[in-house]
Amino acid sequence: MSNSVSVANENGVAIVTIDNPPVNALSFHVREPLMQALVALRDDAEVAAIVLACAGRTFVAGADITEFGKPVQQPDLRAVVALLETIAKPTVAAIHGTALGGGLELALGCHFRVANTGARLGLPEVKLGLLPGGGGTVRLPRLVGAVKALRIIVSGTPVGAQEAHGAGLVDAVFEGDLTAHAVNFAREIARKGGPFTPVRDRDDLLKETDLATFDAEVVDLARKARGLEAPIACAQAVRNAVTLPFDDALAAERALFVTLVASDQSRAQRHLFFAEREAAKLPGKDTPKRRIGRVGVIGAGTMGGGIAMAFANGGFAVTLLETSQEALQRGLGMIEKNYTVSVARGSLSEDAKRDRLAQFKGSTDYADLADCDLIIEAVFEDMAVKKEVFGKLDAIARPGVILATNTSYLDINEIAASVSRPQDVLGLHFFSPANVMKLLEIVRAEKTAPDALATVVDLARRVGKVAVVVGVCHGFVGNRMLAARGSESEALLLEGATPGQIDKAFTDFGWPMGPFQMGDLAGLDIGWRNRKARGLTAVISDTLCEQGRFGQKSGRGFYLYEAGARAGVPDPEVEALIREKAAERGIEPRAIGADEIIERTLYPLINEGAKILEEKIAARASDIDVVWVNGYGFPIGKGGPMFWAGLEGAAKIIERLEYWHQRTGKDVFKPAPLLKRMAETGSWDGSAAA
Ligand code: T1G
Repeated sequence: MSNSVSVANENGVAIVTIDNPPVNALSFHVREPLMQALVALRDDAEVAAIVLACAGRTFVAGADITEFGKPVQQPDLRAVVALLETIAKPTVAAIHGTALGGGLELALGCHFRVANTGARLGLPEVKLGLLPGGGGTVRLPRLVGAVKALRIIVSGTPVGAQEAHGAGLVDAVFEGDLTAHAVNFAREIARKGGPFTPVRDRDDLLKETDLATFDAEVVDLARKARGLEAPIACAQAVRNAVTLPFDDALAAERALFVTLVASDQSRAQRHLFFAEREAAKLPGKDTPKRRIGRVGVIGAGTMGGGIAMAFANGGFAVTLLETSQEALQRGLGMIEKNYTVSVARGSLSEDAKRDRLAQFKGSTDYADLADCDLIIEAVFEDMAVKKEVFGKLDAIARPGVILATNTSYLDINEIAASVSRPQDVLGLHFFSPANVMKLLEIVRAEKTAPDALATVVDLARRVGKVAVVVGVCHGFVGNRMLAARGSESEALLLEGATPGQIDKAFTDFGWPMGPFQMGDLAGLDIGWRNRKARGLTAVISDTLCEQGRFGQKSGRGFYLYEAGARAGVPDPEVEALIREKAAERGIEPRAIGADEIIERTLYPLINEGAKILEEKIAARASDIDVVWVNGYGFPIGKGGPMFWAGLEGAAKIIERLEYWHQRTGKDVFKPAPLLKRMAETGSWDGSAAA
């Protein structure tokens, strides 16, 4: 046998064990020996049943994603599953950890599946811009019904063992020694005798499918797909399982898979899968980490409360500090209200809510932070206020405690220089709402110690955040590029584009919302305050704020919000204001198309990303993609701004930037040298063409 597949025999029950760390991906060096083992066991009269299990922390987590885009080495997954279904003796998949993608499809080739209580089973291919390409779209509906299969496949969200058992995907759930239970299960099944029907021949559930209900669900999914092709293909493949003979449906699945795997969208989403994992890697193997028990959060406002919840949700004890009892109670009240909403929505149990609230201690006395191992301040965005807070922390925190600031813009090197322990200071820039948004920009200051950095990168993973390590500059990576993206927004308004046209160009591109919808949602006063602090102006936004039009929270911003409405409607007063300000500047309005809107917003975004790479504020172009997809909703089907630059063509971007630079003289359009090198080499790291 090979190192990746071994076979044991327990009194006539064969145990085939896959061992391909870290997640037992179905690489070619697994598939080949697996196929050989199954053929031998199929023909071995001494073997009454076969158990398929995995070593390590999980059952097969899928096909080997690194093999995509390369020539397929036979046997492929479909051939292994087809072989499994030629075996007349009972076959049992023993699932622990996660059976995902090709892993679940392999298990569907078995007659039976058993799982331990903590196991999760899913088909997440849609998150890679794919569909299950190993028969999952044709076999899963035969076990759980077409509508349930549609939801599992299009959401890509795994289901737990108990839910899988209830749905008919799993035949038994065990505590304790899964392999032993699986062997006993297989032996008992063999004793009772067959025949054992392979999944491909089970059509009863399919006959119950109400296609009208199914199709209605697909219409809703298509609306949410926002231009992504994979969810639609998944739905089509599941529908084929209902309407076509098995082999025809399988062939149709393959055709859809081959198209998707070569698509830009899937390449973009696979890029993001690896980019997120790469972003969490620091130079220097296995840097020691500091122990983090209790976390202190200073400021119980929107950000502080959200940050405190993020850590409580991750199982940490939290001390929340405010300047007064009234402010503290308001903050704790908001946290309790948020958990109550989650319970009402069914995403949190009452017990879990109680346990999380028990994690909190409130105080107005800095001395109560003395037992914290990490302290994060989320106070008013003002350097003097931040320095005052850090001065107090310097006085009370134990040596080795990590002192973090949640600032969005301010110079963390200056904050670090104000305390006696700059090596313990760094930035933890959360995105609002901090208990929901995945992105965490971890800001490495000049003197931040490597172990402090390694500690918070590991901590980010433990609280379910996607961490990107960035350097110190105004706005770090995300907000600095956001400023570049937004620098022309008002110019476009004054030249004739309406807020609705600009926002539509963005949503047609795939963004969840456009810049004016986002400004109204976040509150226009935030940008207004930042501009005033830096002596900058934006005539339309400033005027709206002076009129008290802060956006959704005041019922009026760029749009009008009827009482409580989330979606705004165009406001003739705003459009009149824009025309008035344009006229004052002698600007003759003209029709502006979506292409120009994208060129003048997203090309400067990419250009600023190139400058950030040149300045080493971000270590990798893919880190910038991770920031923008997880912090700002950049469409995953385009892979992030820097990946999309490759699809769009750096030469075209440069040509258009130079056009607008020549026409406006604005620096934001002056192509960065690295963007020009990207056009020559095809890659952001300046190496040979990718
Ligand atoms: N292929 C190759 N490498 C993989 C991999 C995979 N499927 N899954 C994980 N890795 C690597 C990952 O890059 C990292 O590498 C290491 O394993 C640990 O991963 C035909 C077409 C299983 C829940 O989409 O969701 O099957 O950074 O850090 O947090 O229909 O990995 O250490 O060098 O994520 O414990 C479908 C993807 C594939 C599941 C574990 N399957 N993986 O999470 O560890 S397509 C998936 C995950 C498919 C078939 C189709 C997670 C995990 P490195 P990790 P984790």
